[in-house]
Amino acid sequence: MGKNLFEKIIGTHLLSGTMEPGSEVGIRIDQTLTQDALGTMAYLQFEAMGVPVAKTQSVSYIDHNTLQDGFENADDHRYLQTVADKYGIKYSKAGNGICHQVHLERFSCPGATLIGSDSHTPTCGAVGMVAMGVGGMDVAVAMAGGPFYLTYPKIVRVNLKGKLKPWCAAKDIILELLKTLTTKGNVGTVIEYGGDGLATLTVPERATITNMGAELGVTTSIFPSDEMTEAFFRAQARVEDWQELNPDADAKYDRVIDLDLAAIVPNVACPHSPDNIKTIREIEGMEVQQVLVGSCTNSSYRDLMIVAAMLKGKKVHPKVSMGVAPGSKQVLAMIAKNGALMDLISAGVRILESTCGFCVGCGQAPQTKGVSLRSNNRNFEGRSGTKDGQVYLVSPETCVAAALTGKVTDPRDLGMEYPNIVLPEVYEIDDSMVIVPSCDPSVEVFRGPNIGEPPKNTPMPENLSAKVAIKVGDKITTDHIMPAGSYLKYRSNVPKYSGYVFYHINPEFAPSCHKNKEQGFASIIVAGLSYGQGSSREHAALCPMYLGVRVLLAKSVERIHGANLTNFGILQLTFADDADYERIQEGDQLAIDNMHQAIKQDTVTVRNVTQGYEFETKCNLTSRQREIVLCGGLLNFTGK
Ligand code: MIC
Ligand code: SF4
Repeated sequence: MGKNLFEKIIGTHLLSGTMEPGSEVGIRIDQTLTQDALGTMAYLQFEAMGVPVAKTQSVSYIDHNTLQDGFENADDHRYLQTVADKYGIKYSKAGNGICHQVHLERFSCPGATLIGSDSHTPTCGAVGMVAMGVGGMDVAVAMAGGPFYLTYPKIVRVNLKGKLKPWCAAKDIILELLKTLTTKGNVGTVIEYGGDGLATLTVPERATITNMGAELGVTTSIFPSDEMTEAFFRAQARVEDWQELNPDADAKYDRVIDLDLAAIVPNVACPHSPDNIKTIREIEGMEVQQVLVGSCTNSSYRDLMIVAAMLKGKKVHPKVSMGVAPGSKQVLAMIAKNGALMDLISAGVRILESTCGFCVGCGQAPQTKGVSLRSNNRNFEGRSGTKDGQVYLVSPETCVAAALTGKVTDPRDLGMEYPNIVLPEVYEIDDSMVIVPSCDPSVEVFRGPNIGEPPKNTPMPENLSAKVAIKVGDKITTDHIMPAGSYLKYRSNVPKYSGYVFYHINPEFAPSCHKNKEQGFASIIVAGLSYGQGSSREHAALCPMYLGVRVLLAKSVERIHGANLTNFGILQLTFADDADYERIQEGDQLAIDNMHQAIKQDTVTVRNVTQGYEFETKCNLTSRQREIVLCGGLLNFTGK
C-alpha cells in the first residue's frame, strides 16, 4: 500500500511504537528551534541534563522579547547567547528576523524533522519537513539526544484545485479552512496538501498556510517538496539541501477535503478568534484605525512587495496608522535594495523591527475599541494589548486596501491591477547575524538576576485533596492563562510571572491558589472545550504548577498544552459526562483517592466533597505519560 508524505518522513525517523492513529511513537529529531521568550527555560532544562553539546542542529532565535524596557530582556539575550556558544547552538541575533521566517529561509530541509518551542514551528512544513510546535522541555530532551514522543495522528489530505483569482491570497485559503474545520476538534490530525493547485503556490504562500495550521490545532501541516520548492532552495543558494518528496499515488488518507482555489474570496477572521470567519464583503465599509503587516504568517519578500506595489505613489489614509514589520533581515535588505522600502516610507508607513512585535502585544496596541486589520495569525481578546481592541486577521492585500481607503475594503474593488510579484532568482544571503557556536566548555554562561532555576514539582500525593481555583468556559487560550505583551519579560522569572496566571479573567486566581496551599489543599482548574489553544508557552503549565495546581478537569485539551501539563506533572482529566462540568462550582473541594492506582485506569472517579457526589472522568494519557505525572513531571521522571 502506498504511503503518504507524513508516513514516509516519520518512517525514516521512527525509534519506537507503531504508526497507527492514536498510538504513541517516539521519533528522532534532526533540528530544533527556540525563541527567546521560551528559550531561557528550555536551555536551563537542557543545562540540567548535563549533556556537553546539543545532538541536534539547533538554532536559538531572538525575536519575541526585543522591547528592552528594563534589563530583563537584554540579560536573557546574553544568557541565551552564551549558553548557545557553549553547547553548540546557532544564535540568531535580535534583528535577524522572526524564527519561522528565518528558519524557512536558511535552515529548513525537506524530509527532516524539526521541533520548536513555538506553536508556529509547522511553518517549515511548507518545504516538506515534519515540523511541530512543542514545549521547551521537549526541545531540551531532543537536544540531549532523546526521542520526541507524539500520538500518531490521522492524516487529512486537502486537495487544492485550480488557481486563486487576483486579490485572493494564501491567507484567504487558510482562513477558508479555519471556517470549515474551526480551531477546535482537530487535535491528533495532520494536514497534507496536494492537488493540481500546488503548482500555482510559491513557498512563501505555502508557508502562510502551514503557519496558520497552528490555529486549527493540528499537529502539523505539510506540503510536498517539488519544483517550486527546488526553485526556493536554489534562490536561497541551498539547492544541496533540497530533495523531491511526494506521497505515493495510492497513499491512504483518513479524510479528503477538496478546495477549489478559484472559489476562494478575500476572507477575514473577526474578533476574537481565528475561526470567526466572514468574507470581507460581509464587513466592508467599517472604519479602520490601524493596519499592521508582519508576523511569521505574512511578512515574506513576496508579501511586502505586494504591499509596496499597492502603496507606490499613494498615501496611507490620514485616519489610519499603518505599520510594516519585515519578517527577516533578508526581506528588509531586499526591499531596501530594490526601492520598495522607499515606497512604503513615502506612503507614510511606520517601519517596525523585524520581530514578532505587535503580534505578541509588544507595542502597537490599538486605541480604545480600535479596529485593527492585521496580517498575523491570532486575534485573541486582549492579545493586542488593548482589552477592547477589535483585531481582524486578513491578507496583506486586504490590509493595504483598508490603509488606502480608511475602511474595510475588498481589494478587488480598488480598481488596481493585481501586482505581479516575481520571486527573486537569488535572495540576499547574509548569515552574519547567525553566530556560529564555539562549543568551548570553558565559556562562562551569563546569568542575570532575571533568571531563576526552573522550579520542580513534587510527586503526586497518594490521596489528592484540592479546591477548584477557577472555572472557565470553552476555547481558553494560553494567552488567557499566561498573558504575553508587557508581562513577557518575566518569562525567566517563574515566581514573578506566576502572579499573572489568568490575570485578565480573574486577578484573584494566584492569591486563591496560595490560600489553598496554606490550608493544605492543592488547586484544580475546571475548563470547557479546547482548553489551552494557541501558544506553546509552557509557562501556562509551569506557572500554575508553581501555584500548586495538580489537576486540570476539562471537556477537552489541546495537544501542545496537554503535553506541557504532563511535562510539569499536572494531571489532565476530561469529563465523562459534560453535565458534571455544569454542576461543579468554583471553590468546591474535590478529592481523588488512591491516586497512584486511580491514574492507571482510563476512568478516574472524583469526589465532590463540598456537594457530596461522585463523578467519572477520563484519563487519555499513555502509560509513559501517566508515569511522568506520578513522578511530578518530566525532570523528575528522567532523573529517576
Ligand atoms: C505566540 O504566537 O503566541 C507565541 C508568542 O509565539 C507563542 C510562544 C510564546 O508564548 O512564547 C507560540 O506561538 O507558541
Ligand atoms: Fe511571533 Fe506572532 Fe509568529 Fe508567535 S505568531 S512566532 S508572536 S510572529
